[in-house]
Amino acid sequence: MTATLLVLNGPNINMLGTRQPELYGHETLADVEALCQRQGEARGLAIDFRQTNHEGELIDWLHQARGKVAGVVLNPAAWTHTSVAIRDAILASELPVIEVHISNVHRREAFRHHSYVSDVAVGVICGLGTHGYALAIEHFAKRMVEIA
Ligand code: CA2
Repeated sequence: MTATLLVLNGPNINMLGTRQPELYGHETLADVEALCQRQGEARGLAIDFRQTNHEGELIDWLHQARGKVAGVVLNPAAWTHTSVAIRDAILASELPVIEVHISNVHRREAFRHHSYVSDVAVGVICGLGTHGYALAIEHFAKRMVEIA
């Protein structure tokens, strides 16, 4: 059976490609989804790609994914820096999570330097643009081969 990875995106990421290209590039959210689907196909993984502007919805998706997907690629966007609830939902899901940020949050405002997610994640990729999503999917594929 084909394993599934959940790719979850937090608030305002639906606006990708409309402004701040110096931070986030020119790609739209649809482009990022296409990139993830291509990477999933190349690695033999099904990709379930989603974005929400509602914190509770992201939490529900993490709960529902428990025991159903092989891993989660998560760009929590601004909730990275604010949400104990998302951190708790990651722990409740008992799923391996890779935190991805398009921009290098450590080169930005001090409030973006802290993440409630990083220390409960398998790893963090930031500052590599949307390629970070492809790298996270690649890592999960490699890890699954290693533990199979
Ligand atoms: O670099 C990232 O991927 C972030 O998660 C993006 C978040 C930001 O709050 C994090 O600190 C870092 C913001 C996403 C908003 O994206 C927009 C893109 C274009 C136009 C407006 C918003």
